[in-house]
Amino acid sequence: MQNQTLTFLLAGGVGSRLHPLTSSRSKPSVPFGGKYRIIDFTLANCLHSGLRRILVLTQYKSHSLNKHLRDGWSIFNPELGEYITPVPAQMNSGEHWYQGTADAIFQNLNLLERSNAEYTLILSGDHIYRMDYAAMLSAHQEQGADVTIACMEVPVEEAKAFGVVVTNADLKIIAFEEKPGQPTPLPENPEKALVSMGLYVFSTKLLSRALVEDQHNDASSHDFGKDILPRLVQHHKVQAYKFGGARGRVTPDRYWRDVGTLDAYYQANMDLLKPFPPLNLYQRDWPIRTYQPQSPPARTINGNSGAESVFVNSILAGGVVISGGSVRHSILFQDIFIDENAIIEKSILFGGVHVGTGARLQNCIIDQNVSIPPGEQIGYDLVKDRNRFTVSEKGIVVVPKDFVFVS
Ligand code: ADQ
Ligand code: ADP
Repeated sequence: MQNQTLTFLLAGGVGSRLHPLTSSRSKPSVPFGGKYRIIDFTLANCLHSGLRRILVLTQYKSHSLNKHLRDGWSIFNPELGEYITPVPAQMNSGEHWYQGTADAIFQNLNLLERSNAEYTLILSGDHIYRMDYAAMLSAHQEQGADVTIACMEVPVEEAKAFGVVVTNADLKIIAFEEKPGQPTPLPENPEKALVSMGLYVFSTKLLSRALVEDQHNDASSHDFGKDILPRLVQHHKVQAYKFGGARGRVTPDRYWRDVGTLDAYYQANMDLLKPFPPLNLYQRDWPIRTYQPQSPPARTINGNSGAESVFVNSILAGGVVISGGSVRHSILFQDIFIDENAIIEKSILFGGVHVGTGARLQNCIIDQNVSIPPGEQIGYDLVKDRNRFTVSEKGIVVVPKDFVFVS
C-alpha cells in the first residue's frame, strides 16, 4: 500500500505560539532534543513505515527547513520514484498564500493527480511521536474507509485544544468538532475524550472531490479540522484509528505531543531526560535521522582556576566543552562552551551558545549563537526577565537567536 500512497507533510503554519523560536524559522525546523529538528520525528516515521513519496508543503520562513531537508534528508533515489521534496507555496490558484490546511493541499492537487496515488496521507510537521503509518494505511484499506483519522484519548479539559471525535462501537466517526468549548466525553469514561491527532489517510478520489467542493464554499476557511472533516463525517465512512505507536512493541507507544506552545515544547524536551523516557531515542530499530554537523567529541575539563566540571542527568551534543561549569537536567546542542563556575539548570541551549564565567541559567531556552556575559543571571528574577525576554505561562525564559547583551 505504501507504493500507492502519496504523503503530504504540512509544514507551513506560522507557529506564533512558539515565538521567538519561530521568528526566523518555521516550527518544523525548530531544534529539538539536543541534535534534531522537530520535523525529523515525523520524517523518521515515514522512513520506517516504508513511505517513499513525500511532499513537504512549506511557506513561512522556509529557508532553514529547506536547508535541513537538503542536508539531512536527501536520502531517496528519485530514479526509483522516491523523494522527500519541499514544495513552496506557488500561488497556483490565485494571488494568495495557503489559506488553511485544506487550501494547502488544494493548491497542489495537480501534484496529487499526477502521482496516481490511490491513497493520500496527510501529516503535520509539529508533533513528537513514533508511529507506524503502514498499520494505519492497512486499517484504512481493510475497513473500506473513505477517510481514516488517527486518534487518541486525552483528559476532557485538554481536548478543547483539538478536533474532538465521537464514534460508534465500530469506531466509525459520527461527529467531528474542531476545538469545542465543551468536548464530548467517551461514553465509557466521562473524564476522557477521543481527539484527532491531525493526521489523515484519504482515498485520493474523495479527497480531490472534497477539496474542489470546499473551494466553492465562500464561508469556508479551507481547513481540514474546521471545514472538511465535520462535513465528511455526515455522509462518508470516516474511521477513527487508535494510535498505538510503532510496530512490534510489547507495550504500544502512548507518547504523542503537539509541541505548538513554548511550555509543551519545553516539557517534551525535558521528557527526554527521564530515566525511562517515554520516547526512547536509543532504540536501534527506530533511529531518528537528522542532519549531523561535523563536530569534535564533547568534553568536560577543569576551569582555568582548577574548578571541576559537573555534569548531571543531561544531554550533550558533539563539540560541547564544559570548562569548570556545572550542567544539570539540561539539553545542550552542538558547539556550546560553558565557562568556569557557570551554572546551567533545567535549560535548553541551542548550538553555538557561549556561557560566561559565573553566569547562572535556570528554566530557560537560549537560542543559537547567544553569548551570555560573565555573571549574568537568567530565570531567577522573572519580573526582570519579562522586561527583556519572552517568558512562557509556566515561567520558561526564552532568549532569542543572536541576542546581544549590552553591558
Ligand atoms: P492545529 O494544531 O490547530 O489543529 P493547524 O494550525 O491547522 O493545526 O496546523 C496543522 C499543521 O498544518 C501544522 O503542521 C502547520 O504547520 C500546518 N499548517 C497550518 N496552516 C498551514 C498552511 N496554511 N499551509 C501549510 N501548512 C499549514 C490540527 C487539527 C486538529 C487536531 C490537531 C492535532 O485541525 O483537529 O486535533 O491538529 O494537533
Ligand atoms: P536555524 O538553525 O536558525 O533554523 P540554520 O542554522 O539552518 O537556521 O541557518 C542559519 C542561517 O545560516 C541560514 O539562514 C542561512 O542563511 C545560513 N546558512 C548556513 N549554512 C548554510 C548552508 N549550508 N546553506 C545555506 N545557508 C546556510
